Amino acid sequence: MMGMQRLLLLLCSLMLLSTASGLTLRFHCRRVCPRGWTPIFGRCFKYVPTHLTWAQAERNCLSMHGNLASVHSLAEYHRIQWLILRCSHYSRTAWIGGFDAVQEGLWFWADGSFMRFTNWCPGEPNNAYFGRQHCMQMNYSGRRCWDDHVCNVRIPSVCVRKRSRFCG
Ligand SMILES: [Ca+2]
Ligand SMILES: [Ca+2]
Repeated sequence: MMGMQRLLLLLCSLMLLSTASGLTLRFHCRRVCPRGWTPIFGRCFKYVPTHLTWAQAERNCLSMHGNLASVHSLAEYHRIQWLILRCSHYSRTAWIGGFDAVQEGLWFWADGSFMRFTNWCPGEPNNAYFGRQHCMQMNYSGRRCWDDHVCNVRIPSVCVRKRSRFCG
């Protein structure tokens, strides 16, 4: 009888311990940007200095569980510009995720989000170069705004990804 009581006590203690540790784990879980990514308004951004075509740049972002960056506000755009300035010490032009390659004039973001905010330069997008400009570059011209560019030009790029769950 004594043995049974001890066993029950032991089981109770174990259950309490596992509940407590479960609570602790949940308490310490949070969403963070992986090493090398910069948190901006709840998402993670990465400047890629390697010169790539738009499609190569998007594939590179995909290999890091991201996409070429979508931009949803002027404040967010300024933070991305600051990220490029900090990494390259210059306001370099870079690919971001906008493209109208599927149908001329219909712009989509590579990450599938809806394009509401835009920051086109005056006169852009102009689909210039014999109607072959279908990919979005940022930091264009003295105004550092957006331009549609020929997709197979090689320039740096900016990726975006969701924060990942980190427990510990
Ligand atoms: Ca176009
Ligand atoms: Ca253009």
